Amino acid sequence: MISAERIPNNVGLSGNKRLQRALEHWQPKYIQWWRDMGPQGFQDYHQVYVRTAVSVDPSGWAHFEYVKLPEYRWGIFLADPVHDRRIGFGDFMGNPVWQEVPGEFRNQLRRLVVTQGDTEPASVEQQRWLGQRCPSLYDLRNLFQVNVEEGRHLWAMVYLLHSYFGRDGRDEAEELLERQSGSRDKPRILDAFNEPIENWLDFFMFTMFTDRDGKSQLLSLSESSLDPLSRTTRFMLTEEAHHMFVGETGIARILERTSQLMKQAGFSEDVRKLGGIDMPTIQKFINLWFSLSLDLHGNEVSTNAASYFANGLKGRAFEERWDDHTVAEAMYELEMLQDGRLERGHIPMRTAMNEVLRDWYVGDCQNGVTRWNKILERHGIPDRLRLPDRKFNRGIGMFSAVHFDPLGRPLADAEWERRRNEWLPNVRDREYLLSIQAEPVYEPGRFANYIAPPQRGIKGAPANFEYVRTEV
Ligand code: BYC
Repeated sequence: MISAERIPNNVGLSGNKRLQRALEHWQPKYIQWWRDMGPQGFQDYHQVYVRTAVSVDPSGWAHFEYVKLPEYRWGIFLADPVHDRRIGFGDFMGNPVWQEVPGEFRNQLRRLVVTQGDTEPASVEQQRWLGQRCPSLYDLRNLFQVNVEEGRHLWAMVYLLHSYFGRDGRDEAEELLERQSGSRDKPRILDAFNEPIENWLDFFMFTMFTDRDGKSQLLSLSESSLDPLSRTTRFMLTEEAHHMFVGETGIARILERTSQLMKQAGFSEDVRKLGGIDMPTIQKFINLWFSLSLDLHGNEVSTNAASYFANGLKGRAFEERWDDHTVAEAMYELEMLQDGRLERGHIPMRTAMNEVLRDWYVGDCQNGVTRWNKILERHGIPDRLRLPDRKFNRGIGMFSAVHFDPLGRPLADAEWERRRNEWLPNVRDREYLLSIQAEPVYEPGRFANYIAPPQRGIKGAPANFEYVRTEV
């Protein structure tokens, strides 16, 4: 029997028999999935100092305690309603927002909710072995914080499926636990979520770049005319911020340590000899995860995106900052690949909505990279990190038809094959990273040699706090 008390919520769960019944079937399967596919080796004997959302006000969602991971209280929260909220864009602009799913948009909305929901458990699956290679207890705790919150984001989407999509929604909720990251038969829906995350450089780049796609997509879904979708995603954004913090500061701490080691080595590039992570390797992982995450924004020209916008299902990030919210006539200028040639072109802006969101995303990523470069500058290191051109290494969209180098220059296939190992992580890079991460660091206050300690700990606790403890 499901206990509504064990599930913190502000959706009236204890009085909602229909939702309780649906969750009664789903929750045991979720827990089984968490045990099978969640953090390996950290299910029964470890207690983790994590925050649990217990309400939507700032004090409520920052409630910290030690918990065993399978006993985490995954909750269901909607951000507070906005009084008299109106549709803010598209063909229905100005009408009251919807509290139920209109029949004509049911399939499209379900597809958006399922796609969003599918990424959440996928990321937990991708990261499930990392605990065995962690650089410190502080990092281990951050990994698990991210994992339990991705689990909660799955709950958020399952809540919508159970509450607003009837029988089909319940079936989709089950399938969210059946697809598996990297599986040949039943892979996750979006490509980046089938890629392995086998070391902590992957993890920090993933939380920096792929979680930031989470941010851009959640920002655009939070504009939705379907009010429960808007309110759910608005609350998810508050958690997403911590995930990007983990990624950005994780890389910042690696850069700090790499800079120290470079100085120690007399400014020689070869910090691998000192057990550090060299700059070319860091750049390759930026190239990989940035390009995979660009793909997550979909095709440059997309009738799906146009129709989501027209129907008010998915807006732009910070829709209120734009002047024109119907975008019926506007055109959008972009670089296009036509008959194998690169040229400037114009397309109706509605069909360019994926590209418009990608523009926002690229700018947000660039700000993060600029902050990383300040660390190198402070240490007097001449190297600089950069985002590759958005045509580089694309698997989705028009640029996936041709190869480009990181500066965006077209390359013949043979040239790409010859040089790709210069730009993307190769087997030797991966073997090296696994070799320096082979021994996990579980001692409070100790950090692996390739990463600097954080400037401060979590929730005012020091860096040497016992963030994960073993139950005797
Ligand atoms: N991989 O017209 P298009 C997060 C498919 S991350 C594979 O461009 P659309 C998180 C597409 O499905 C945020 N397939 O599509 C981060 C379509 O298939 P069909 C997740 C792809 O719909 C870290 C076809 O190509 N949220 O939260 O405009 C940790 C035509 O493409 C991909 C969302 O994604 C791809 N990358 O754009 C945890 C929000 N891209 O119809 C969590 C909801 C496209 O031909 N999703 N295709 O079978 C969406 O808004 C849209 O589905 C997309 C795709 C923007 C992803």
